[in-house]
Amino acid sequence: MASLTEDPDDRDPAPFAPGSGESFGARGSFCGIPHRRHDEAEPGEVVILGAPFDWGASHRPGARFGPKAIREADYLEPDGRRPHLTAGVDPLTELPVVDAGDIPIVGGYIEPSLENIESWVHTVASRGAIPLVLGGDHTIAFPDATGVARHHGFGSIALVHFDAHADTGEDQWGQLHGHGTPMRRLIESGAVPGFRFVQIGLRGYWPPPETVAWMREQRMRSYVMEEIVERGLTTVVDEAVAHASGPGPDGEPPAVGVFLSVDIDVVDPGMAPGTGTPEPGGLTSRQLLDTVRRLGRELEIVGADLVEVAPHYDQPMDITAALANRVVLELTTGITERRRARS
Ligand SMILES: [Mn+2]
Repeated sequence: MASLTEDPDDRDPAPFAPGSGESFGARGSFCGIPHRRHDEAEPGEVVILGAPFDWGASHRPGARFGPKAIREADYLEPDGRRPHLTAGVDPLTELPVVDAGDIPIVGGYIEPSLENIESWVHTVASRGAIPLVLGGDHTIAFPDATGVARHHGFGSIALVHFDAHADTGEDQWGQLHGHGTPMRRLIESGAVPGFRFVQIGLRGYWPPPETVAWMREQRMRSYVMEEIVERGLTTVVDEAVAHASGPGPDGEPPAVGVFLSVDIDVVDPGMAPGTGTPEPGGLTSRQLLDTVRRLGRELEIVGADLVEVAPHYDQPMDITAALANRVVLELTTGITERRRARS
């Protein structure tokens, strides 16, 4: 063990440098993939960024430990390889996927943390790579999608949003930022217009009717669970793909790309209990995995985040973190399949 007074420069370097001031980072990268500085991302790569931020949680905190849990929730070797059993591709080596560690979060200070997130995400996008942010609570969708929109142009990207909740609150206890408000902030700022939104999986008892009326005015397309059950998920996703890649209602040109925001609470808490605001009656794990892979294949994904994994509620046996780990792999598998089909 190193002495307290030993010169730190004499110590062995850490095996994985998270790059974070306030680190809740994992000891290893996602599935053992190579580490890459976020400002050295290469065009076409998918760059994983941890955002250990949960100061926007309205109920149960703990998503600051999500990036660590998602990176470590895996029983396979951390060898940087994950050949998909049926797709015939290995997304990690083919895209490739690299891990830039955790974005510096300023504990307890929401706005400086969100500024850092937007800056890192924008840097990755501006290098021609695809940022994939592991949250963190859903507050981070605002800087995540804003950072991508700053590169591609405000108003020019679509957003497909999986969630039990619309996250379109006007405010959270009088404040602008929280995990119930990011989608409203994105529409208000112009980063993502309401008509370019598709939401999938909404249910329960929030938001209130006046917020739903505002969403309708913005021409958001929101699929509630009742509609998904009645019409079938395949039909709904057919429409979602057409909506996200088609022209706007007043003849606006199609979006140049799609930001995918996955709140793990879209899945039923029976299969994904490790989350801040569990709402019964959601999608199955299988449905989410198949759908994110399909969206990776059928849409031009320019950025993504995966939020609200809170590992301290994740019983039994890290099942939610394991699902989130596989959501990353299925999405990147779909993106790889799309690239192969086009080359
Ligand atoms: Mn959410």
